[in-house]
Amino acid sequence: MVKNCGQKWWQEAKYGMFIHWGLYSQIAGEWKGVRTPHIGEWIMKHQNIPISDYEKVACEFNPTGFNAVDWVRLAKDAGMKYLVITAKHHDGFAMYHSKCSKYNIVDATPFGRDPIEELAEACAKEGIKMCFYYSQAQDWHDPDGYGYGPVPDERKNFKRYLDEKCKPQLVELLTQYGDIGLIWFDTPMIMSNEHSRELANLVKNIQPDCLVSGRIGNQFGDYMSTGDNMIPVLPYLGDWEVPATLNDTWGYKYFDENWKQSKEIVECLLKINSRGGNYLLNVGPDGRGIIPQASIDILRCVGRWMQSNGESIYATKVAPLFPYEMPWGYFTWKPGKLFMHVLEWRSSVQVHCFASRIKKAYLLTMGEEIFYTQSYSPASQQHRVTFQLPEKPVDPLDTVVVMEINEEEMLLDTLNTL
Ligand code: FHN
Repeated sequence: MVKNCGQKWWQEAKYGMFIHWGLYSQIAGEWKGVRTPHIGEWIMKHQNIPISDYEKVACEFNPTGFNAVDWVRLAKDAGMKYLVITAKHHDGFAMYHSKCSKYNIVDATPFGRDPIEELAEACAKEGIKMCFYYSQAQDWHDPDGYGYGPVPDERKNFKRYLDEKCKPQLVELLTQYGDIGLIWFDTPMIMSNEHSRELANLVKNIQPDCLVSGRIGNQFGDYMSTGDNMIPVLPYLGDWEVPATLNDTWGYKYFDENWKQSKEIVECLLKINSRGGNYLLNVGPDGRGIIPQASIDILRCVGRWMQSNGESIYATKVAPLFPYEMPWGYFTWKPGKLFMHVLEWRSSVQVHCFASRIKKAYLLTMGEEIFYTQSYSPASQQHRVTFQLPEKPVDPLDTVVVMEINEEEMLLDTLNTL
């Protein structure tokens, strides 16, 4: 179903920061000497940690290295426009001061501070949209939450959990921290149509402009969330978002060093943006409240590129689908401007089937004009443009050539015999 979320800020943002942070970050992927091969935030489930043992982790959780301003500035320097933090993940532990469950970071840990309050304040100052992740169905701590181990799911009173924990916590999140950009619901599991509708209405009744993610279930989301790390192959109409990891976990694992390189991140961003989506990229701070240095380095490197090339990313729309694959890169698109992203450098680039008349072509960062020829072969009924590029790329990550074109909509030939 094609969704239009109706919120310009989200449609123009294109790039956001996901933060998975909780008691699992303190466990850091290893329990009683056994490393989990799975995603870190699932360690309680995958290693069958008894609730009473997991609760004790809270007594050690004292992330004094946490600095809200640093996190928000990192997101901003990275070029990200919104921040989605786990207010409550499947483990049921609230990372904010909840009045309806003592199982929260202020009441249950020596830390005693409310990081969500500090982040909300920093986001408001830095102009970043504050958003919350909330696991609405899975709650491994509430006896009626989906996935609570000691009781089989079919014997639970799921409605009681929804009414007594999930909904009151959502009300808290929507009333304690100012304007919220969106609630990122996840894993709807046994949510009925009615359950999803009720949660969506609850959000909209308190903050009408607050979006709800596609994973609220039953098509009640304002936009479509793809599978984790899954990029649609083709352009996709409507509003959608790809949640993605920087390594192989969401929650911190001290031994996961399988980091994507900055160039790979730029390439993912281009694939997603050119096909019409937003990229929600995750960091997993550790139990001290520190974002891993490798994540910081990658984000800052991409951020430097974003600072000079942001025009080719923000507020772009789904780009027309070229009939040929381009081994050198991607196109992003705004009406009247086509951005050619050359990731694999070469002295000239040929674009087949491009039928719109180009008024001007230039390097985005320097304004230097690029020489090009446009031709049309009546016999094969095909257009072709050839660009002569400078000897070296402006940026080894990706050099952007802007084409100003006449038409609002782009004209492309269909494939034909050359
Ligand atoms: O189970 C969660 C997982 O822990 C993580 O939060 C991801 C992020 O998209 N969502 C679920 C799996 O899809």
